[in-house]
Amino acid sequence: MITMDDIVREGHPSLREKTREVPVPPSEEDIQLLNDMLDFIKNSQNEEIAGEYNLRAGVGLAAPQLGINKRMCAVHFEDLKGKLYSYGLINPKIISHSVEQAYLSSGEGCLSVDRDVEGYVPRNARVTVKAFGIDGNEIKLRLRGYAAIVVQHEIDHLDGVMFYDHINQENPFAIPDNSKPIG
Ligand code: K2U
Ligand code: NI
Repeated sequence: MITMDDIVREGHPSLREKTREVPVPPSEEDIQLLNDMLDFIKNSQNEEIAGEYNLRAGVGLAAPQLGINKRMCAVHFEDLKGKLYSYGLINPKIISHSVEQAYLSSGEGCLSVDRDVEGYVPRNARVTVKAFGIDGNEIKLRLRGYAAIVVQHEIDHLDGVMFYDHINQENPFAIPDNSKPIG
């Protein structure tokens, strides 16, 4: 079972590495890892389990956050309309995106960052993502709104990018050009 002790924090080199693609179809080991990552996210959202194991609530997790250099991440959350997104993503790639940008009006956080970093994080408002699922089949996701934000946060981790890299350092709450707030 993955716990917070397994999640590396800022300063760990793994968070700044570009990850290597994973062989497809995935090995038993990689399937197990992705399922463990999904279980962590679900556990972190379960008040009883999160309380018992002191888990910080999360909606996504990327392999580099476990110190593992593999191009894999997992997401489990409902969007603002209650649609469930629950995926293990292998070798995800943004194959197209909108010019329009979007940002969470609440800003972002990160399970690997033990501090509040204020400011708007501009991201693509809409993305099309190609990946392989845990079953090894190809997935194509057309995402917008909160789902687009979460998946881009996780794919950033696979490229060694942290959410605060996108924040305007001069004016963290500057409204990004051609952007809209989410939430
Ligand atoms: O990658 C991670 O560190 C998991 C993040 C993902 C994330 C943060 C902000 C915006 C989009 C995705 C954690 O989920 S941070 C904690 C959290 C929990 C519930 C909702 C939003 C953020
Ligand atoms: Ni993060």
